[in-house]
Amino acid sequence: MPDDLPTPKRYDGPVGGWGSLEGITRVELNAKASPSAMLTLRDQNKPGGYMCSSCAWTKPEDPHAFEFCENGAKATLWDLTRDRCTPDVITRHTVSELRGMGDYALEKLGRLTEPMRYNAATDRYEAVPWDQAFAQIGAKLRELDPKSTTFYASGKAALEPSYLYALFARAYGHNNLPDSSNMCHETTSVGLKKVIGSPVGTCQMDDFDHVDVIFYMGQNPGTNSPRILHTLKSAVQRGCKIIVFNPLKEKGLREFVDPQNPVQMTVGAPTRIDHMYCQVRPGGDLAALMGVCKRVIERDREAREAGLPDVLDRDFLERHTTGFDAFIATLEATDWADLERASGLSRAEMEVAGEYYAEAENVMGIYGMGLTQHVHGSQSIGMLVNLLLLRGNIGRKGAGCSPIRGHSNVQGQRTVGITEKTELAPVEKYRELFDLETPQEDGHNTVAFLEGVLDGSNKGFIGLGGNLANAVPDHERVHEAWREMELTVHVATRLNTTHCLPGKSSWILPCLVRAEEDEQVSGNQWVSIEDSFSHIYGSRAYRTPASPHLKSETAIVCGLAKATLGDSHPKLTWDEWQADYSRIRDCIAATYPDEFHDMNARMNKAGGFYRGNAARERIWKTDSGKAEFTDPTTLNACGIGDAAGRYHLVTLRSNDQFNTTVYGHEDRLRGLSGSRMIVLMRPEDIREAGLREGERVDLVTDTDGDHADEPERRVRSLKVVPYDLPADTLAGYFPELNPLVPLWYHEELSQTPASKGIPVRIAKA
Ligand SMILES: Nc1nc2c(c(=O)[nH]1)N[C@H]1C(S)=C(S)[C@@H](COP(=O)(O)OP(=O)(O)OC[C@H]3O[C@@H](n4cnc5c(=O)[nH]c(N)nc54)[C@H](O)[C@@H]3O)O[C@H]1N2
Ligand SMILES: Nc1nc2c(c(=O)[nH]1)N[C@H]1C(S)=C(S)[C@@H](COP(=O)(O)OP(=O)(O)OC[C@H]3O[C@@H](n4cnc5c(=O)[nH]c(N)nc54)[C@H](O)[C@@H]3O)O[C@H]1N2
Ligand SMILES: [Mo]
Repeated sequence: MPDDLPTPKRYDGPVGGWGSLEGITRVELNAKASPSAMLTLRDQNKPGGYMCSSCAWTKPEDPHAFEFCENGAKATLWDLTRDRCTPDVITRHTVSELRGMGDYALEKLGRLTEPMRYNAATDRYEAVPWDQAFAQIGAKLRELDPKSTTFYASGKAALEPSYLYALFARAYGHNNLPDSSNMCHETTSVGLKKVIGSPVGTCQMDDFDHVDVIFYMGQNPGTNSPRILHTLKSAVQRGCKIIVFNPLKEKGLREFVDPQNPVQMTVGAPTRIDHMYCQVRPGGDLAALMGVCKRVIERDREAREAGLPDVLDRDFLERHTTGFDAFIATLEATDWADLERASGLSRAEMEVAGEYYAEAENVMGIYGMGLTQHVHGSQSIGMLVNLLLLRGNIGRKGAGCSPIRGHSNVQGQRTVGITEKTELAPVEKYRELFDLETPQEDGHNTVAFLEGVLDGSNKGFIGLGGNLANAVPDHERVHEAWREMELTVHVATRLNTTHCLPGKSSWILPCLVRAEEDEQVSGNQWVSIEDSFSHIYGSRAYRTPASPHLKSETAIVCGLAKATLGDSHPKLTWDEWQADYSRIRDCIAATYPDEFHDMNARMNKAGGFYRGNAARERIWKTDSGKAEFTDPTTLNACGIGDAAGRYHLVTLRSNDQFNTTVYGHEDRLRGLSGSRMIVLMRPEDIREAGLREGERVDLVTDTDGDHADEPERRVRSLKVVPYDLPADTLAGYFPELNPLVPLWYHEELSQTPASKGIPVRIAKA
């Protein structure tokens, strides 16, 4: 991996524009995409075409000529590489050698082409026919106690394989069904549900035609969901004000040139996205939003005293909410000085944002990992909802709360039963449709699974996608224990580090990507996905698969299930389902009739179909039956507070990566390139710490209390790079810095690892 000094060269161009085309071309070359791959992109995100496997942003009813973005194109071109990681290539190396190569080099070997089985005697993966692989894995699973195994899913697999995967797990005998959402938006699934009764966002595309102010918190659209920038640009051009909360001045939230717009591409005048940029410190959103609420309440008091109309929507508060008085009492008892300290913002900044809120007819709250990946992340979400509730900004046009989801079908996987929580599983329907009695007790989420790996109680693992051992906290400790498992099985497209940590018996099962045709007995199959707006779309592709030996994720799940369960459940018709996926959709429709009725007919209309959201109709499925105000227990969402010499570290994605898949070493929009082993630091902090730009330092996790005696967590030799950040804040890349995140340092309600506010200190290298 290149590791030269990153030149923080200024990137003066905006997001989008020619820079994004250059970015695509560079990745096309690096990925060695096949010459026709660029043509395939024309079908991306279009009705009748395939849906991008990158992010979960909605696919419009009336798509652009090229309905893809820089990073969606990169994801597809990466999938469509000409490089092949054949058995020859893999068997040339021992698994220990492969493990030493790291994810970047492993993925660059190309697409996996045949199923492989680990041979411990030679420490190599060796090709194995599919039938044998299924039979051997099935036999191994039958030997194990189902409850000692975990079936993980990364959010890419479509609704059809996901529905069957959950069914397979429960028929086999467990609810251990964590997915990538457990490291991501689980804080939303739990925290947003707690306060408005909906685990998903309430906004729809046409709300953006009416919104006046957007609070845009902890999400980086330029890199992670670039197609949203078209929507934000149109809103801004209509007069909408976007108020950003982010410790980093992210380029995508500042200016954007629409690569679909020939005039803008030629003249190059970018659209300014942010109206106001609040550079909060990590976890500072909680206090910042409290300050905004405080100003709104003051404005309301001033208005009443002056005989002007109320600022608060009292009718809405009365009829639809609970907990308002307790929250207001806390707000009034909290000093501005404390809010300034906890947020990193000035009182004036919070007050100005409060004025914008109070004056706007329609307000939306949008957020991402900057809110969810904190110990008190659900309270930050609660505080954003508090603000929205003050003026009835949920459940009407132009307003609402909109989490931006990660993987393209991560929301949908939860919808169709991939969940460790039995209360969310369609237990009755399984009984009715398949005569299936499912296990009663809740299963493992990601953190519980990892605890099971560490203490040896989790003995089997199937990963439907993902590079889990490298994406999780404390990953050095996890790596050691991972190999002690009896069984590890990976359904994957490319080789990664997790595959190179084989359990005692281990297989890699290579699968199709979304842009490849999926030929089964009844022809080329459709699959479907659900986006961040709860719209469901069909997806079908026509590209010849990377290898004739590949199977679809659906076929692999059916193969594993059949081999494991035998004939024990006559109504689980794996062969029929595999032959014709429309029959799986019939089952989905029968399981969730309110949302998925006539799924086969409805999913292919332009814009897909909407599965609805009660909170959008102001029906609150909460414990109280109302929208609930959150009375915070803390002012900063980080789990460990300030101390002398302590910094809070934010882990980030670069513009050249999809999670642990690193496409290259350019973080163009941040002006960084060359190395990922860096730590960003405020110039004043560099001076105060007695450091120099370019110097190498170690970072050490700085825990206290019960955890002070734990073995040291350290990442060595990171280059110090000056960067515009709040005081006492550091930033660097995920997954390189994951060894610093303790497994126990997670969100309080959802157990989402708190990757955005890690307490660390700097040690000389
Ligand atoms: N190209 C590309 N697209 C992707 C992905 C990818 O890796 N590459 N990953 C996909 C997945 S799985 C996910 S979950 C999403 C993730 O997409 P995002 O939600 O955008 O996640 P991150 O890039 O981790 O961080 C988001 C932002 O949070 C800010 N931040 C950090 N701490 C705080 C804080 O305390 N408060 C506030 N307000 N902001 C903070 C960071 O500066 C950063 O700008 O993207 C998806 N899309
Ligand atoms: N410190 C820190 N840690 C984090 C985060 C952070 O912000 N900071 N973010 C967290 C989040 S939000 C997430 S979602 C996780 C995700 O982290 P990862 O597990 O890295 O995410 P994926 O993109 O699901 O996994 C990548 C692998 O999926 C396989 N793959 C790619 N496409 C397909 C496909 O179509 N089918 C199948 N079966 N396999 C495929 C490839 O083999 C590839 O190596 O990381 C989490 N970890
Ligand atoms: Mo994610």
